[in-house]
Amino acid sequence: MPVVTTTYEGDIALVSIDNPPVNALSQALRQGLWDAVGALDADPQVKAVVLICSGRTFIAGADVAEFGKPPMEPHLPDLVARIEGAAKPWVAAIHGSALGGGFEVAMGCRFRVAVPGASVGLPEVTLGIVPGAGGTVRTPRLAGVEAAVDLVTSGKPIRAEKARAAGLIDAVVEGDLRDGAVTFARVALSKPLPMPVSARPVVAPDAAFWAAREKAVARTAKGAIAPLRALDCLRKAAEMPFDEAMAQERATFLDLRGSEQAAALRHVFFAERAAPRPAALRQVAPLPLRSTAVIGGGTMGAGIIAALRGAGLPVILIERDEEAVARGLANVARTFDGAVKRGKLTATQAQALTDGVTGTTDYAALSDVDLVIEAVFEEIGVKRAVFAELGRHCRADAVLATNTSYLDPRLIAEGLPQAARFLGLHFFSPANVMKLLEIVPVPETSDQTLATGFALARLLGKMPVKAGICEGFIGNRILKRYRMAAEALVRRGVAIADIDAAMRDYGFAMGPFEAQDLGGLDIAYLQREGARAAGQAVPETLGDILVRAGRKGQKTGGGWYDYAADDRAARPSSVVAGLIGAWITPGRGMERAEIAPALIAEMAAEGQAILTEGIASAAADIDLVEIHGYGFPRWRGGPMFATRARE
Ligand code: T1G
Repeated sequence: MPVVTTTYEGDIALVSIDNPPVNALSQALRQGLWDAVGALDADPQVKAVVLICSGRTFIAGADVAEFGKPPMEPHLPDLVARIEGAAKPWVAAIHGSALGGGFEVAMGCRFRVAVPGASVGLPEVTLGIVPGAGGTVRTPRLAGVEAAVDLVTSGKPIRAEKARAAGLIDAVVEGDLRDGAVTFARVALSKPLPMPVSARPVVAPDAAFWAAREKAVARTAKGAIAPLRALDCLRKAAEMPFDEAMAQERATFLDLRGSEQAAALRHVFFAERAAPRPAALRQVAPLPLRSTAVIGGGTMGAGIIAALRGAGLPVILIERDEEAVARGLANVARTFDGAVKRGKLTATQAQALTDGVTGTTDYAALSDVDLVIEAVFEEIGVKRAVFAELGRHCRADAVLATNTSYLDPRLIAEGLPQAARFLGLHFFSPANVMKLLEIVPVPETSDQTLATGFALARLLGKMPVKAGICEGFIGNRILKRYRMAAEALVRRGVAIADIDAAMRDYGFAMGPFEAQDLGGLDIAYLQREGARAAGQAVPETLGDILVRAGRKGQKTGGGWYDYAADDRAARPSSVVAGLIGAWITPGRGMERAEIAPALIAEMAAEGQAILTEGIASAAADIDLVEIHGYGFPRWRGGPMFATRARE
């Protein structure tokens, strides 16, 4: 099958693209479109052209897999110019997404129509590059500079309805797209044609506009360079003639395409598409997920319930007594109320979400649920008692999952009948917000149960990563190593504040000590104490000394730092200096620039051990865990990518 075919509906030609999975602009597709322009220009029967795609989407952009290879003719900017300069007007008929080069092709067309729910966008900055075929130059000419800055520097696609309001598309067509686009073309032919986008004027904003936008973009980019370079292209697009601005954009595009950040973001792009669909499970159908239950309505349970409700699933909440049921339901309601306050939900939506949760103390209510997630206190005896009840009351094929951070899921599952349906699911707090979900099978877990865990992640919009069993699984095991390594630097005399600042400079929102102060030092402390009580040799940490002195973090007014009342600003603490002074043996100092590489190397070394032991299936999975669960800067690609041997 050719990737581009032409059919006719009277005097309207339909150019159809069929290049699965997402109609990416491969060389064959570019050539096919190039030839179509020539053929249709030469055909006197044809008055207008509708460009339409088969499959799940309009053109989703350049082929990301071709990025590392030498570019081949026809180049995309030339193709877009050729469509724009065609003798007949082209109408882009958009369903699914018109992204990157796909939207640039659409902007080369004289008109753009889309089905409701379709989206358009220029996600290039999320790949560490800028649009390479006129995206920064045509968007301001089409929809004004403000709308262009929002679209290009965020990289976020917008829905057809919003795109219509912004002037990015001409019409939203209800019903059949092909028929709607042909009708649109006929009506358009009866009126004077608008100018091609490249010939339209653009109103250049003043210097104050650019200064304000630069500040805002730098703040959200957090070290990523592409959004700022894109903003610079947009400014040139507003201030320079079309051709000059195109040349500037192209130069920036080629410069960034070879950059380290772009390589890292491409790595994350493919990792994020591979992790949710492990090859071993491709042929395994997940079990249906229609009804769910959560055991425990504390912080974690309530967050998990909110996530399940957000995906439209009904939830039964089980707690041990009526009072706890009421508290749990209140916790869930509070989560939705928060979303209402932030303008993310209407009060009616929040009420509907809350109404979908039924609280009870009676396990008999679980006789027909498809999935149960246990999120009770991290104590093996408590958890086992829950699973004994679940074993008695749930269907034999219901998936039974434990949410645990540190306990061994094998011990929790011990004695459970039909352990093939058992699974560990490690959610991150707040569970309705954090994207990461570690999926931890036990030896008995069936492929179908595992596939259902991945299907659940998709339903919840989470990034699932399969993890084997060890203390802390993937993420918390690396976190522990990272914190120990940071403490080791303190012990050799590096200032706490310097370590945090170095990690912030690297791209984390917080350094390791600030993060502990925010989350509380006591959880890890109690866990170490538990291990010590169980006879394990756990060395004394500086964190232990602080907790014993009552310094558990911000909640107690101090941890690694001091905090004034009503102020989250961390101040270096002379009390801490006194408490840990005896443990510090100043050795060779450390340059500020050496700190982050040293700590990232420790994370990667732990990652390598995790990989060697088979706890993680791929280095890229470890990178995803760090990016989606621990604030690792996405544009660095994760610890494994950032420290890989360069070829
Ligand atoms: N290139 C190559 N492969 C791609 C691809 C692309 N652009 N987009 C998706 N795939 C593969 C993906 O790896 C997966 O493969 C399969 O398609 C389905 O993807 C000049 C420089 C369109 C919203 O960033 O956002 O244009 O795993 O699971 O959920 O300025 O794909 O099956 O083997 O994501 O239905 C800009 C990225 C490029 C679009 C569909 N474009 N894609 O979502 O499917 S830069 C993008 C998406 C550019 C110009 C520049 C989504 C989607 P496999 P999927 P989906």
